[in-house]
Amino acid sequence: MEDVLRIRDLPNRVGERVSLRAWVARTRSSGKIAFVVLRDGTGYLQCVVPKNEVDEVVWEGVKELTQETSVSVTGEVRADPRSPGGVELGLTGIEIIGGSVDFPITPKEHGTSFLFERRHLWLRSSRQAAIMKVRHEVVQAIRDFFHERDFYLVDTPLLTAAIGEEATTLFETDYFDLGKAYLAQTGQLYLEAAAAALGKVYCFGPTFRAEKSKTRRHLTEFWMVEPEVAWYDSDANMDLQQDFVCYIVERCLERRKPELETLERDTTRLEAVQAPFPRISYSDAVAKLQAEGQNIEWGKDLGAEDETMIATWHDRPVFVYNYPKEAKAFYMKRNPDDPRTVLCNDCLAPEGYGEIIGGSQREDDHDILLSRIREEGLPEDAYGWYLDLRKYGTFVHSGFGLGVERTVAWVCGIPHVREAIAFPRQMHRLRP
Ligand code: NSS
Repeated sequence: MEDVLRIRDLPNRVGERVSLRAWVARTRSSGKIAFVVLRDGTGYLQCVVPKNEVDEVVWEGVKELTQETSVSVTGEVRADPRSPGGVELGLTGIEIIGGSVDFPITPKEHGTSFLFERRHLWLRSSRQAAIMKVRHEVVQAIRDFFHERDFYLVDTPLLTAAIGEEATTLFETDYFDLGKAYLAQTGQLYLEAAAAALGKVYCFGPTFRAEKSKTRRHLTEFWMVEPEVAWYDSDANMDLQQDFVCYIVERCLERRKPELETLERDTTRLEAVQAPFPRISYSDAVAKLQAEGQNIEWGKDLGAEDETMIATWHDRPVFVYNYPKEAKAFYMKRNPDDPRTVLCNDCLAPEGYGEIIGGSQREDDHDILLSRIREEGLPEDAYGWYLDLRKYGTFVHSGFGLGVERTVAWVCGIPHVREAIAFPRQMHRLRP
């Protein structure tokens, strides 16, 4: 069976008579000639309708068209260098498939909440579709990167019994006779088990955090990719992150130029994303921030403002490494050279996009890990299996998590992560 014809295919059909189905983006008419711009998700197509060259029913039909009506059109494909795809359609026939009365999203300005309440329709706009295509590219680049480097994909559970990151942002639900289950905040702990089995692994899926904040960087449901590598230390972990981020950005520059253009992205900023990325220790960063007048004390996690300031020191992503252990999760390896800190890093994107990656070398000493679990007041019985990994052939290992929406927002140059996913979930947003 021949596949459905799409607008993208038309440059190969110049001179042919074709039929295709699409939606009406806009129309304009001078009384003698009408123009109908169609869209189908693969592109935009201008149809030309001269009144005295088409049947009267066709002319009358075209005059009635409204935004987002679905139609089937017939006509001749003609080369037209001024058109977006290099072709236009000399329209000779039209059939209306589904009418569209008063489509709510018009070319005029709309408020943000108006648009998000109509997200299911807003996705059809050229900007939103461009963001979705960049997201698709980022996701495909992620899969390709790990596949090309012989990582195994391991799918980790979304219903879990143990806290993965922090107790304050857990979504919980009743789980039959077994008490509470939590929606996964990370797949990491399971992935560590898989790394001992398979060496180089990654998981990629949605994760959940009951974030009560309404920042530009937080969703309650977001996608995270997490690799975990046996025998990598923290330095090797940063090398991998650097290659990974460069790969994603390069891929988008290579394959998504038209979409980045639609988004009016300054791509010179993305072209600067080249290895090596600068690396600065947490302690040095804090000293430098203090010297620049930031109100930050050693021991506290960096705030969004601190991250933005650090990012302005460089034209490419930057690693901040070895944070105080109080500021980070229980599973990170104690730094042998300074036990107040752990072997970890954040990767901060330029242009104020903040942290896109959090990673660390994992605590591989059974007794130290157990004491950290106790210090944090975590339920020991839920971590028995995790401690087993340190009891049966413990191993140096490291990994990280990259947030897809933050990465997409940065690549696209859009201010807020909520536009970087089709149907965002936030504290005050569950519909559509
Ligand atoms: O909490 S992280 O810093 N780290 C982890 O979850 C580790 N378990 C990853 C690992 O080592 N395997 O989150 C990682 C990234 C972070 O840098 C952000 O890019 C993203 O996940 N992230 C978020 N994106 C959107 N919304 C929210 N709420 C959010 N939280 C983290």
